This record gives sequence, C-alpha cells and structure tokens, in this order.
Amino acid sequence: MKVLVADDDPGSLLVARAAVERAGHDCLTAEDGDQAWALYLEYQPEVVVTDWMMPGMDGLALCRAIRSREEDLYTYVVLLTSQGSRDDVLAGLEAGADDYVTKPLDPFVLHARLLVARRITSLHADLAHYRRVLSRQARTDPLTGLHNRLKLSEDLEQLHLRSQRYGEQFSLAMCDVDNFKSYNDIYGHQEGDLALRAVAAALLGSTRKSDGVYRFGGEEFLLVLPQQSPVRAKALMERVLDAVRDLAIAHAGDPSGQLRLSAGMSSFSVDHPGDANALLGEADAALYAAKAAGRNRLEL
Ligand code: GH3
Ligand code: MG
Ligand code: MG
Ligand code: MG
Repeated sequence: MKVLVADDDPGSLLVARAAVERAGHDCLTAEDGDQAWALYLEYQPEVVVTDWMMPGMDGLALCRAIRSREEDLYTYVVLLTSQGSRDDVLAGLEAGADDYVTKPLDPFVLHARLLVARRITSLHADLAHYRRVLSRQARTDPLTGLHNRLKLSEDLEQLHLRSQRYGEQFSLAMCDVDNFKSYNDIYGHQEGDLALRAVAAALLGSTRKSDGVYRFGGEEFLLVLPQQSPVRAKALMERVLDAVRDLAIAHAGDPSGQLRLSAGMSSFSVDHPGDANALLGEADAALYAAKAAGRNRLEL
C-alpha cells in the first residue's frame, strides 16, 4: 500500500516511516496539513496517518477533506493523538477517521493498525468493483449486450440537457422488426432470439461509436444520433435498414421472404425543443406510420 504520514514533529515522522517501511509499504511524508493534502491529491494513498495538531490544515480538516473527495477509492485514516485527549479522538472518528493511535508513536502499534488498514481497504476495493459490475449489468440487455432502457433514459437526459445548452441537434430513431411474432411462430423462440442478436449487431455495425444503440423492449431498438441534422440522420437510418436487410435472414412470414425493420425518426433542435419523452413519443408515432404505410421503411 501507499501510506502517507503527516506530522509536524520530525522525530515522530522518522519513527512512522520506519514502521511503515518495515511493514513492506511505500511511505510518503508531509510536515504539515497542506503538504499532506497536496500529496494526497497527487498520489492517492490507500492509508493516511495524520497528526492532530499541525500548522495549516490540521488532522481533522485533512480527514474531512479526504472524506468529502473520495469516490470509488477508500482511504483508511489513522489519527495520531496525544495521550489523554479523549475529546479529540471522538471528534476525529466523527470526522471520518477509521482509527487512532496515541503518541508517542509505538512502531508495533502502527504496524498492527496497518494490517487492519489493508483488510479494510481491500474490502472497499472489492465493493467498488462489484458496484461497477452491477451498475454495468443493470444497464445492459442480457440477450443482445446492447444498452437497455435504464441507460437510455440516463443518456437521453444528458444529451437533451447538453443539446439545449449548446443549441445542438440530435435525432432519435425507433426501430421495430417487421412481423416478428410470425417469425417466432415459424422458426421458434430460440431462432427468434438469434435473429434479435443479429439485428443488434447490424445496428452497432452500421452506426458510429458516438451513436447510441439501445434495446428499447422486445423487438424494438432505439438509436440516438447526437449532433446530427435530420437530413444526415435520415441517410444514416437508411443505411441501418439496409444493413438489416443485408443480413438476409430468411423470414417466410414477411412478404419479402426476409427479416426487415421499420423505423420512425424524431429530431431535437432549437426550433423543435421537445423534452426526451415527447421526442420518444414522436419517434414512436412515426414508427406507427411506417408500419401503416406497409413496413420496411423509415418515416419522419
Ligand atoms: P409488426 O410488423 O407490426 O411489428 O408485427 P410484429 O409481429 O413484429 O409485432 P408484435 O408486437 O405483435 O410482435 C412482437 C413479437 O416480438 C412478439 C414477441 O413474442 C416477440 N418478442 C419480443 N421479445 C422477444 C425476445 O426477446 N425473443 C424473441 N424470440 N421474441 C421476442
Ligand atoms: Mg503536531
Ligand atoms: Mg413491436
Ligand atoms: Mg414488430
């Protein structure tokens, strides 16, 4: 681990450094709170051992600053307090310190505290890892691997705010597989699942990295096309529909004999500033029109 020790007493720093290094950790030292804060920001140590009374930022302020800043990374904070200062100990633990050691510093005691620090920081690292995994999972559609509707609502909100602020355009396209119920009826649900995965791959393959591809539900996919004029978005969507036709998935229940998509598009601009839900509704209405006009097409 990286251990930062902050103390304005050079003797105390020496003892602490020796103990930290003997325990097999890297030691950074600071002679006051401000220097400790700067080192903390630069090196992100897993453990901070800090004196209570120091020039500049004191141990309490340092502890609060660390707690207010950390996100995924947990810092284990040990306060160094003088004997008999019980109030300081309570105030320190309330400010977010994990533990305290009384001065004069006993190297053995610090070594023991570092064992605990390692266990706690590694638990926090596991926790942060699982949080990231779960967060990604919660936003991913398991069948296709595409982003799901939760991720869509978050991304769309962001994009809408950004586009409003900077006066940028974006387009949405709601896509729906034609006659998919009969595809399942003819080929079975498992083949249906494979077809949906193939469609998802075609959507990803025919859009840019900056475009968003989401599984909206069942056999419906939503494309988010940032910073695109309706004209360019329309051209892109024609290529997307082509890409799905080019998969050439046989579909006896479709008049063409192949699996195809219909899509409806809506666009945001300063002249047409609907909120995210209104835009989704417009794309859906356009999709409905595409279906009514005979499927296998894009409507605006
Ligand atoms: P339209 O051209 O009007 O869209 O006709 P459709 O048959 O595609 O429309 P409908 O909404 O009636 O049918 C959608 C079908 O999609 C019904 C449902 O069984 C199927 N479906 C939805 N999700 C999945 C899935 O995850 N896997 C499979 N295999 N089928 C799914
Ligand atoms: Mg001091
Ligand atoms: Mg549908
Ligand atoms: Mg359909």
